Amino acid sequence: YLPDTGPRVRVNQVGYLPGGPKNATVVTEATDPLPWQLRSAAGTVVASGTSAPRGVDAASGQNVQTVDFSAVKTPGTGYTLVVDGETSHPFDISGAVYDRLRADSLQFFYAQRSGTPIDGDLIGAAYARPAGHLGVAPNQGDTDVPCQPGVCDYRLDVRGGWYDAGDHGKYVVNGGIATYQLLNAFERTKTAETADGGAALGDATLRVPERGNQVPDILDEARWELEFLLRMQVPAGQPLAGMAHHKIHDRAWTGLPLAPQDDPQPRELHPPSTAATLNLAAVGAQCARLYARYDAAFAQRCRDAAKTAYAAAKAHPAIYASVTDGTGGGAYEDDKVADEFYWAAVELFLTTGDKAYLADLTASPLHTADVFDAGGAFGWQSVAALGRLDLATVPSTLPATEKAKVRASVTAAADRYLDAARAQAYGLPLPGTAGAYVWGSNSNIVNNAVVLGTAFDLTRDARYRDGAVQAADYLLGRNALNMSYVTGWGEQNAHNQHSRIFAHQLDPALPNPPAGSLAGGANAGIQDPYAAQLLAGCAPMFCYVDDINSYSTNEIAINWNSALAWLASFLADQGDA
Ligand code: 9MR
Repeated sequence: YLPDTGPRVRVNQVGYLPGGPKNATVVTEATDPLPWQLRSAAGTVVASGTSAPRGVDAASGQNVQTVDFSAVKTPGTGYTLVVDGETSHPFDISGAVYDRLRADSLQFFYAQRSGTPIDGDLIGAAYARPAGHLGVAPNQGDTDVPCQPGVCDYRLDVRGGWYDAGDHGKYVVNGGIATYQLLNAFERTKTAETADGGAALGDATLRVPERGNQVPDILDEARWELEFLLRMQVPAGQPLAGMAHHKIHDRAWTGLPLAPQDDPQPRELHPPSTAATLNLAAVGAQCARLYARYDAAFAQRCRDAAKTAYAAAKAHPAIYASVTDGTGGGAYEDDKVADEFYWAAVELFLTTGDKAYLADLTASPLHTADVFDAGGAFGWQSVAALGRLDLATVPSTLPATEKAKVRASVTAAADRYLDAARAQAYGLPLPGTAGAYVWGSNSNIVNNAVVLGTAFDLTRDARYRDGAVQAADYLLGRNALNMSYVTGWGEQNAHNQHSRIFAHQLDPALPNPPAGSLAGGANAGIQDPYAAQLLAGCAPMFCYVDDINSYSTNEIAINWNSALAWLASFLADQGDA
């Protein structure tokens, strides 16, 4: 199966920043350099040159050449690139390319909210729906949820939060990284001199019910999840008090489509885990420092919960979520929690300045380890990098020599991601091997771009910013499939992602995912039956299909959109570069 991939000239179908890198990839039989022309919307040739042969690209199996037209800096709309008799999709050169993506990618979270009606006046009538999982029939939760048999004998009100992805589950570890990335995108605007997004991430920048409440909307959105995460903590007086339940979801898997308010399945709390508890500690600590000036009482609740969680995790350091606990919801298994311990200690140190947390983080073997995986990326299961990035950027009493080492580790990782990007004919910061194209590969690419963006914030070295731009180019169309993985962005974009809510492909009365929703991306493991039969034998970058059935290549997820939101916010700030 080889899909029609349109014109053989692959560009960022949305656009390029005037001062940024401008690269394209051409699929061709030719092995000698080819002439290229950049044309204005009116058809005038505004620049020309010759392409660079790259041979056969490992990730796609295609013979390709690359075009670099970075020298063109004149803003305009409707440019096309013509090479080898083929005309690319049109694109802009504009400093505003990423401005709306910053808001769209964050708007996704409102559409994923659980336990509240979704207001069509805010995000479009097609997205309006009643509150889900508030115990109104046929729903059975989430206001009074029992544990799985034998796990506990209390019930918890765990309403709210975001639905994780295309399912109706709510998972503390994935909520943790997603919340971290939203909070970090906000905190960056306060700490990075290279950010000019303070206003762009302020109040009334998102279409959320809380707009106009004098609190930056991104914090309002993150709080929706934080309140849920706090509810997942085991109450005082109970066994394992202070720990966090790993997850809450349906007893059995449900089919598609299924609106949240129509889900009849019993909801169940799964056992507490050390990983979930440390996620609560880490984001609780972030919450405590970032909300203090907006809501002191909430910040204090977060601080208390974070400290309690951290102590509970130390008392129960090896309670692991099992890979076999995957009925009715994802497993989110994790039996290595040294990284969660490190991340939580960092966040608590940054918030409290307490020497005990500093001692814990410096004693961690991960403190001096390379926490940035050159072959993959950080993610929900591998979170030491989250702590490292914050230790490098958030003002603290960390001794200067230590801080220099921490920062050097970030730029060293960024250097490796630049090497990886240079080796790719499609320019993305990911190695070309099948092993790099895993479930949610798009989030790995974006997370590596987050490291690049942070390295730019730390150094102002434009090479790092350019690497981050190239990751966005890949997402928005410069790839083997010639498609944008962000709904509503680019000529040819993913819009049939796996979702029980936005299941337009199955029921035309339902909407597609909202603009700004990121698809999981190419997954060489093709781990769902639909992709497995359709894509068997695929080259890594081709292991993707924009079909609602393919949950292992084409799901929406909060941890992917949080990465996109961070990157879009960073890039929007570079518009004048
Ligand atoms: O993102 C998760 C990925 O890293 C795992 O390989 C995969 C299989 O365990 O699960 C992914 O997470 C899914 C979760 O288990 C259930 N909700 C949807 C998530 C995104 O596909």
